[in-house]
Amino acid sequence: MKTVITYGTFDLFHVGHVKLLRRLRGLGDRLVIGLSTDEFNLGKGKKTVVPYEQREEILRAVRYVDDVFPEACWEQKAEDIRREQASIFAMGDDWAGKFDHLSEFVEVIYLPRTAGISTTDLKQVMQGLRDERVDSVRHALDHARMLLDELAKLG
Ligand code: C2G
Repeated sequence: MKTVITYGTFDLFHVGHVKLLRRLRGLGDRLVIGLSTDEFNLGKGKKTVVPYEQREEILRAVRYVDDVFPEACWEQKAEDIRREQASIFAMGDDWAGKFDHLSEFVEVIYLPRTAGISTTDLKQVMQGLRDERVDSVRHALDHARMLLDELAKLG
């Protein structure tokens, strides 16, 4: 039984995450995920949109994922690897080189990220939609105010 272990926030779950998890599962017989808690994520300078419990439920529904446990600190990986008896630690290559120290316990692999999509991009799209909605409401109010002014002139 070859266990692959990975870590992440997986906020606003998207196709980049799916493609990574599919490739990770293909490296072994079992895939387990250290899912960043909301608090740990704040420590990474990122505020999660989707709370931990929902991100966990989504990941557990993914066919490639066999188990999910909380990632609450940077230092827990060696213990997780031992507990899960993982033989491969793998991440997207935005982390290339950052976890080479774990090669003392496990094979360390970095896989190419999926280009063109990220949680940050999705947050910006949502912000853009909010801005558009605010602008359209503001425009409607300006138009209503103009009509009221015209009506007031008619007496
Ligand atoms: N990813 C990817 N392609 C994307 C976006 C993300 O392959 N377009 C990968 C990342 O490289 C990472 C995983 O998906 O391996 C999860 O991404 P994040 O949720 O952004 O993970 P991160 O916040 O980087 O947390 O201790 C490690 C950290 O917990 C990693």
